[in-house]
Amino acid sequence: MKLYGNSASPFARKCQVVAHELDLKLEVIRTLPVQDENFRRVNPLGKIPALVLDDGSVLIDSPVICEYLNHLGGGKFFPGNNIFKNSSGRWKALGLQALGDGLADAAVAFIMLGREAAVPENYRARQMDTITATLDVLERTKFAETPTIGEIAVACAIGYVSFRLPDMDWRASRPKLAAWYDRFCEYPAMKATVPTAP
Ligand SMILES: N[C@@H](CCC(=O)N[C@@H](CS)C(=O)NCC(=O)O)C(=O)O
Repeated sequence: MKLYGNSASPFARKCQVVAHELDLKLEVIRTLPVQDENFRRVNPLGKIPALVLDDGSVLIDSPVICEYLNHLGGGKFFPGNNIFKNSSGRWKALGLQALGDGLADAAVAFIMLGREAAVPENYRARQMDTITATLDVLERTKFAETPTIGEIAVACAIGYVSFRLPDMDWRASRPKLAAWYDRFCEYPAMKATVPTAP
């Protein structure tokens, strides 16, 4: 299987973490989507990650790709439904994944807008408001002991924030989140996928 991605993308990292944990082999094809119009032949949305299966078919969007890899590798990152409590099981994991992915979306937009010449200042400020509000919610979040796709998404998003916004001292007012994140980064899959310049 081939994964179009790059070494900075928090979304490609989610897929690589799941694959690493499940011992699935992924060939990563380094892609800079904004600079490579040919990539639209793989994903018309022009976004990484995209997974090309051995039969040539393509899966896009990291939640879809991660669920496919989880299924293929017999993983438990997508828990089953829990009819007794919505705050556990599948909906909790998917809800947390949405929060982590939303944090990554805002951080990616904040960085990309910063590279453009004429962006209204309030566009970027709104992304930063999303980043800080989401980190504040995560400080109060109870994470699962056995990681789900939610914990993976959150950790990859925070990894991206730490990498791209090193001067933002998100840890100072969020000691519980910082301690949880540092523990999570000890997983071999996290160590193997530390973000670097793409
Ligand atoms: N919802 C998508 C988001 C993917 C995404 O935004 N990827 C960024 C790179 S980290 C991208 O390809 N941006 C290029 C663009 O938006 O044109 C996912 O979870 O895979």
